[in-house]
Parts: sequence; structure tokens; C-alpha cells
Amino acid sequence: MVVKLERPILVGGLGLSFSLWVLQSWHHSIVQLGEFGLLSILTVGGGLWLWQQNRPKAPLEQLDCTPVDRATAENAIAKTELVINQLQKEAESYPTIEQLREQIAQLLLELDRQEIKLVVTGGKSVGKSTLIEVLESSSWQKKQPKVKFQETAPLFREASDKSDGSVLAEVKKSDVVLFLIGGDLTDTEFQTVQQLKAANQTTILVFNKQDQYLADERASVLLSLQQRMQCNVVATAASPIPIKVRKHEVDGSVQEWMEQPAPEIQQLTQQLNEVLVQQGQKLVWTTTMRKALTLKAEAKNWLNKTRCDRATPIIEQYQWIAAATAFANPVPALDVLATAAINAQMVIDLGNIYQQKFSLEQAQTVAGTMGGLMLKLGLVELSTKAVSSVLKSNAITFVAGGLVQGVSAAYLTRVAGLSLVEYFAQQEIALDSGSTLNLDKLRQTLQKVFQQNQQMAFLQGFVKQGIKYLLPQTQQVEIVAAEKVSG
Ligand SMILES: Nc1nc2c(ncn2[C@@H]2O[C@H](COP(=O)(O)OP(=O)(O)OP(=O)(O)O)[C@@H](O)[C@H]2O)c(=O)[nH]1
Ligand SMILES: [Mg+2]
Repeated sequence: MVVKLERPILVGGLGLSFSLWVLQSWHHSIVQLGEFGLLSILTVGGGLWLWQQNRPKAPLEQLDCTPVDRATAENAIAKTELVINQLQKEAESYPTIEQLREQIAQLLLELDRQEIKLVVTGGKSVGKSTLIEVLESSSWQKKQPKVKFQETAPLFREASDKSDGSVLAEVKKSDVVLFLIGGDLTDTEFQTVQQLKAANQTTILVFNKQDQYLADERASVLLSLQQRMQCNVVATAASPIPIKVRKHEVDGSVQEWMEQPAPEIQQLTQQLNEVLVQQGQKLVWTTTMRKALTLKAEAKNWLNKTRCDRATPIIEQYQWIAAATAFANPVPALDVLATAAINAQMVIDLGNIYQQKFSLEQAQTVAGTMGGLMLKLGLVELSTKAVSSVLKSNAITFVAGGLVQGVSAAYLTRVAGLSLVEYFAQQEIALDSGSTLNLDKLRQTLQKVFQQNQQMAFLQGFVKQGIKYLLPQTQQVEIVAAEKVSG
């Protein structure tokens, strides 16, 4: 069990060195770290580790490539159209709304596409061009005139997967993927194939250049690939190395010559036949659905962007309302802070922007729930400590009554507001939106947004803004003077 105990401490330690790095780039001395001390940083680091350990892992069975029927594809197109309609309603000036509509019309036509698109992809020089050439001139292709091949640019050329992104976007538009490898699977190749399967893409893993292996090696590589991938794996040799043939004549002389063996693609063509017979038009419908989902994500992104633009000033408004309230009533109790910081009206206003209607009563429940979560996650305590340490480091020798509470309330309001926005943005766009909260998701979002807004540089700026808002002019002059003396 000792081993188990070591890791959170290690992670906590990493969190600590990161925080120290943040502090070093901060122009005040580390001595002023004050109460926002080692213990709380360790707690955050360790807590984060535990939280990640407990997160549910993605279920494996999702990776099955199940082709969809026509109705499912049509449904996906209809849902995409819904998002586009909503985008048009909310952002009339969105420049390419017509283009989005055109793409919807294209998708409807695509449901009846007859040609089957087969893409050949994989790393550099694995034999993509050669394999296409061999297939296209084979007798197999003559029986499959509807199948069209296309080669992608090689994958995994650079350490960053920037160029891979555009290749994979291209791959997503095809019906069947031949993923070529030249030997045993590397980890990056494995990840990419998993990604394709997760995107519901019919994929055949092609172990090419098998002529470079000895016969028993071939068999064991193929077997391990099949076990590891649990998907279609075949072995090919698109262009086997010429072999030396030696013939002993009766007169004792020996003749030698090089012979080019015929390409071995039979396993592949057989597998392709099976896929085409079993899935047929479903391949096209599945591709159409994938395209619809991509388009929907694009439209939803734009929708969320315009909504976020409208939500930001609202959050700021409530942020300063909370600051003023907590400043005027500086009750030090933590729970007051947590609940005062999340105004039910803010929940309603933000919900309205995201088409999530809440009654006042529902909004109060949401606000209460979020306040409770913030307390439980320790965010209230952490931010109060952080705010007071920033105030101290700003050389404010006197801390005006209620200043810490005021700024903390504003900060927590901001975190709550941004979390709600992020939470709403992830919701499905539907005609009737229910307002039941997924608490688990909300908690994760809160924690994530809190961590994003916890950087020292941000906190410093935020505290300064808070001071400007809460303190009358004369006191601010004193602070500036004090800063000059200390700086
Ligand atoms: N030994 C052997 N060599 C092969 C086989 N298939 C292809 N090659 C050779 O591998 C080299 C690369 O083949 P290409 O078909 O150009 O590979 P590619 O994946 O299209 O390469 P890029 O497009 O440049 O990434 C060539 O020299 C081929 O002759 C095979 O089955 N066995
Ligand atoms: Mg090529």
C-alpha cells in the first residue's frame, strides 16, 4: 500500500513546482506567498490526482464499427439543420449560413451516392501507391467498378500531429479505410486506428510488405495484430522483393536468375468483398452521418461563440453585484459567500441565452447546488486565501473590512458563471430543453473552470479590478503610493 501512497505526494510535488514556477514569473517575492501555502497546493495536487483516478474510463465497446441505416443518417442531418436554424435565429449576421445550408442539401443527396470511396492511408513509404496500383489493375477491381481508391498524404511525419489532422479530416469523408503498416503496430498507429473505429469508420488494417518477414514471423505478427485490434486485419505484399531462383541442370551446371513474385493481395480482396456485401449502401449512410455530425459541431461552435459573447457582460454585471453585496455585509462565514456569489437571477439570465429555461425556484436550486459544490470542492476556501494573499502582496497594509469577502465573492461568481456557460454549451440543441442538471458534469466543469482561472497573473489583475470597483478613490491613492514604496 506504500506504493499507492507515494503517487499523490509525487503529483502534489509536481503541482507545487509548477506553482512555484508561476510565482517566479510573478514579480513579487515568494516570501509573500503567505497563507496560500504549501499545504493547500499539495491538497489541490493530490486531489486532482485522486479525481483523475476516479474518473470513469471510456467504455471499450463504443469502439465497434457499427454501420448505420438510412433513418439514422437522416436523423443526424435533421438535428444538424436544427442547429443551423438556431444559429440563423440568434446570429443573423453569420456570414456563411447559406454555405451551411448548401452543405445540408449536399448531405441529403449524398444518401443516394452509388460510388464507394476507399481511402488508403498510413505512414511514409508503407506501400500506399503501390497497393492502389496493384488493386486497380487486378481482376478484382473489374468486378467492383463502383469502388474508387484515393491515397492520402503520409501520416506521422512530424512529431506534432498538425498535418495529420487534415489527413484524418480527409479520411473521415471516405467509406472504407485501408490503414497500411509495414510491420508491427507502433503506439501512434494504434491510437489512430482506435480513433477511426471510435468515429464509426469501417477500417481494415493492412499489414503490407509481409515478404520482408520469415514465414513463421509473419504468422505471429498477424496473430498479435488480430488479437490487439479486434478488427479486420489482413496481410499483403503489394510489391514483394525479387527472389533469386537457382536451377541445377542435369549436366551439373547451375543457372541463377531473379524472379519477381506476384503481388499477394488475396486476403485483402476477400476482406473487401465481405465488407462490401455485408454493408453495401450502409457504408455510404454511415459516412453521410459522420459528415452531418462534423457539420453540426461546426454550427454549434459558432452558436456557442455568439452566445458566449452575450453571456460575458452578464457575468461581469453579477460579479460586481456580488462584490458590492459581500463588501457591505462582511460576514466571514464561508457558506454565505458561496450562496451570495451565485445569484439565481444570473442562472436564469444565462439559461435564457442558452435556451435553457429555468423558473425562479429551479434557478434557486441550481444556485444552491453550485454553492454547495463549490464549498465541497474547497473552492471557496482556496479563493479566499488566494485573494487575501494577493492583497497582502500588493502591500495593502490595512485590509479594508469586507474587501476580501467582496473580491472573493466576485471571483466565485465569475467561476460559477463561466462554469454554467461551459456546461450549457455542452448540452444538446433540442426543440424542448429539459432543465435537469447533470451534477457530475457540473462538478467537473466547475473544477476545470476554477483551475483555468486560478493562475496568479489572472488573480492579480482581478483583485486590482475588484479594488478599483470597491474602494473609494482616496483609498486607492494610498494603495498606489504604498505599491510605489514597496516596488
Ligand atoms: N518489399 C516490399 N516492398 C514494397 C511492398 N509494397 C511497396 N513496397 C516498396 O515500398 C516503397 C514505397 O512504396 P510506395 O507505394 O511509394 O509507398 P507510399 O506509401 O505510397 O509512399 P509515400 O506516398 O511516399 O508515403 C517502394 O519502393 C515499393 O516498391 C511490399 O509489399 N514489399
Ligand atoms: Mg505514395
